[in-house]
Amino acid sequence: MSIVEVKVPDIGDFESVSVIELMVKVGDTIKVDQSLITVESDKASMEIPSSHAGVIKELKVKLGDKVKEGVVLAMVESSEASASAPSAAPAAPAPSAPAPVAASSNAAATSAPAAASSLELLVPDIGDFKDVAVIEVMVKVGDSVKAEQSLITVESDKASMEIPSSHAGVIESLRVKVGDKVNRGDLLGMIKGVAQASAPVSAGAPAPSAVASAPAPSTAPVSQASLPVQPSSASAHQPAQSASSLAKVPHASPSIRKLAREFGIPLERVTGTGPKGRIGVEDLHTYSKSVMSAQANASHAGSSSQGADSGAALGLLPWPKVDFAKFGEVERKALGRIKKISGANLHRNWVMIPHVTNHDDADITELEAFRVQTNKENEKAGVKVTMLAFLIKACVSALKAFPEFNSSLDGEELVYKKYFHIGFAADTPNGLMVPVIKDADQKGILQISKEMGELAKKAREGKLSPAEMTGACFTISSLGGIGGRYFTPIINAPEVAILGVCKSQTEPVWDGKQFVPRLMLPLSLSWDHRVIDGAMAARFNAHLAAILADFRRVLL
Ligand code: CAO
Repeated sequence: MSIVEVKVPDIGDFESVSVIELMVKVGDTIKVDQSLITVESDKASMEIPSSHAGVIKELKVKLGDKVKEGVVLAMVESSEASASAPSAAPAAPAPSAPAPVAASSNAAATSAPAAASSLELLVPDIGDFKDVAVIEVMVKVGDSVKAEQSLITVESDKASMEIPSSHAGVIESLRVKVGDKVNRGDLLGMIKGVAQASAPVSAGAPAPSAVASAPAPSTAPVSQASLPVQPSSASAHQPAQSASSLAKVPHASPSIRKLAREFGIPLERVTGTGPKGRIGVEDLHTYSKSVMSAQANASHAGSSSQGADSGAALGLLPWPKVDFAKFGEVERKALGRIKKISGANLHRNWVMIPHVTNHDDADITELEAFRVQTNKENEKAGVKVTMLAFLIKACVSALKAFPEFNSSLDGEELVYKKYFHIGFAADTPNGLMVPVIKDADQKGILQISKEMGELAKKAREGKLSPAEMTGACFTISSLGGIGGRYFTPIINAPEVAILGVCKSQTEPVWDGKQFVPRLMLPLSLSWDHRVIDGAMAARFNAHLAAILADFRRVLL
């Protein structure tokens, strides 16, 4: 065991770069090549690996320090039998910057600038790196660029770097897009620029000095940094990058980017709290915590405001926080238990089911007369028949005719139910509840009416059992006793449709010869577009309307 100094290796032309991240702490056991710190210049960020394995005894740098080649980063109790000299080249590629201008440029130093011509933009020597990913395209076709202006950003697992243009000119075409892998010599695009035709880089032209921190083994410094620009007549034009892909990528080190990718965190949504808005590991933690808690709120709580907080999970703006008391007197009341539960369910169903609502009218003139007559005849039995009982029977008939409405989605399968349990929304002092009439196909109107009365009473008294509220295949939400014309009922998952009913009204209806007064019932059918299509929904409503117009059809 011996204490060795771990120093900044050859980082090329960088005179002094800022330490923006400490990736280890005193006491950590580290391996050879393990990244110790991240440094950053205005063009690149890179991780500096350790040349030794062992235990960190002392860190010699802190955040914000400027470091350059040879600066001692840490004292490490080396576990190697004989530690090599601290300045020995690390096994991992050490960041190394390319030399600014190749000596070959002298040949063209005195040549006069040629007329504007199409030139190839190639990836320069980026050291040992193979297949580095393009993570940002910073220019688009038609852009005027200056010499040294960054064209793309590439990233390996240890460094990210910007590749500059060696010439001023107008971008004619781009051959790379975000996600492409590039290597030295790959064609990035064509530029119409003023260039020396005889040499890759003119010494007279601004040298793309200290451009990308093309990491290379420190024992093999990169020899040339410039983008060799060659005259070319062939220019395979590429469509321009979309505006969105040109958006500036967030400020973060390669390791942070890698971590974000592993966890599926979109870096552009993370707020960086480091210098110049830089994203650090704490910022990733903060972001993922906020998303997780918003999701938990949405699924477990369900109040409208809590559900709205999940906007973060959906990539939406946070819910506005308003101090209402500023505008007048207010009173706060906690949401009741039923409202919380039904709110969470309604929210999920509204967000997850692609709803469509078809509106229609049913002529219930004769049916209403029959209902009134039935009630007169059954007055003594103490059972009141409302339109809802007929609607339940009519819906059973429509569900039989259109079995998709009596199904549920289960992954990529539809579960068709052979039973007919119909839920009905009941307005209670505590909030919305949905009791269920079981086997409605096997029951008559009077029995359905009786059960509805009992279930509605239990609902209002908060005495419904879970069994009385589960198992529905289809739900009816009737506002007929209250009013309104049409509305959009929310599907009660895992059902795939719901019928909303409003107050019937006598209307003038054209019978082919004249307008006649008819009692019309407004129907609003919401359906899940993943399971049902519009034509089927229209047929379902037409079937319902036909039955309600002549209830004998139920027997067919
Ligand atoms: N058109 C005209 N009148 C209607 C009607 C309609 N479509 N439906 C019912 N009515 C009449 C009834 O005949 C009754 O009239 P009378 O008092 O003259 O006899 C009156 O309206 C009240 O009916 P009701 O509401 O007591 O009975 P119902 O069977 O129609 O409904 C129930 C029962 C429990 C569903 C209902 O009371 C209820 O809670 N409805 C609200 C449902 C709801 O909130 N839906 C919205 C969910 S989404 O938030």
